Amino acid sequence: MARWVDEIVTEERLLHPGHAACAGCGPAINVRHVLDGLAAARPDSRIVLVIPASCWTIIAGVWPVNAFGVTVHLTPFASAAVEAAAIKSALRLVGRTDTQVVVWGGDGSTCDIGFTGVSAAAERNDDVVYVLNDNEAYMNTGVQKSGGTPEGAWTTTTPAAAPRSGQKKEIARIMAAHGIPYVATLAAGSVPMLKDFRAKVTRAAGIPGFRFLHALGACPPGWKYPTGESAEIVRLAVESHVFPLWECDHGAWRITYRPKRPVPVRDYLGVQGRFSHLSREEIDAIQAHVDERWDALTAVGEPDRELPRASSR
Ligand SMILES: Cc1ncc(C[n+]2csc(CCOP(=O)(O)OP(=O)(O)O)c2C)c(N)n1
Ligand SMILES: [Mg+2]
Repeated sequence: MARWVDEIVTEERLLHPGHAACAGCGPAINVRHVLDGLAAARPDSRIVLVIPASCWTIIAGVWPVNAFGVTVHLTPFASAAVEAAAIKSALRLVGRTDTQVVVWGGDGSTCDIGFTGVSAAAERNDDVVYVLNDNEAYMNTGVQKSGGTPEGAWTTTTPAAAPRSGQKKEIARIMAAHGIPYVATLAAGSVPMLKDFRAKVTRAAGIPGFRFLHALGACPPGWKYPTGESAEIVRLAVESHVFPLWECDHGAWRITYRPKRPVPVRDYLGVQGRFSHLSREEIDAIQAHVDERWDALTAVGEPDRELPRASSR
């Protein structure tokens, strides 16, 4: 373990220090590990990063400034996935087969506004790594509710008096249902979770076709907690079964991190101001929904209860 940690601490960082993200930005941790992981898995490759409108169009910077050590291409929401596929095809036509084209798209972009493009690219099995940068709301424009916002959360469009009703869209399972080669969920909440994260990025780098990675990143201003708590909050999301870690590799489902004793969902909700208005009954209802989703997921992920494999390419 120690050697593995040494390696990732000393590696080149493709998100440079001094970028414009908020203090404590969880997605900043995630994007660094996605890019460094893809580069480490294929050292001779180049990376092109495609970013639809989001916090990251600001954080990446305005030319000639670039917060990343890779080429960045900014796009509208709806065209991110298809522009990534087009970049990959164009590079192939000029003989550059070694480029990894990566989308870094927010939850608003991926679950809602750009979803048609994401679904179509998955259906075509376009050769890109699509990473959902999930901070659970439209953060760049001031915390509006998205399809990725969880049940009960405050946002500026779902105020405390009428918080988010209904549940978070299960986008990673929707993407797995497309029959794409690889889908995985990622969280950098602890060293074992980070190891799982990096193993999945490495796996994604080695597979051709449409790969979908769903990375949960905590957002201090949007989720309302102190900036030093981002990793701990994501850890609690995983340990409470709110955000299960799993993968679907060519149709084979696997839970990749199984909490030994799940923490109550109230422990996860209780450290975030966006849930501070919830009553005990509302928290109990959320716990029941989390349990239902975990049971449904593990029914698919347990080897002895595995459903017939989805057809995949
Ligand atoms: C079609 C369209 N509608 C609205 C906007 C305004 N807009 C820019 S960034 C953004 C928020 C995107 O949210 P998300 O995809 O979750 O990324 P985040 O900002 O949270 O990183 C919005 C609504 C836009 N650029 N284009
Ligand atoms: Mg967002």
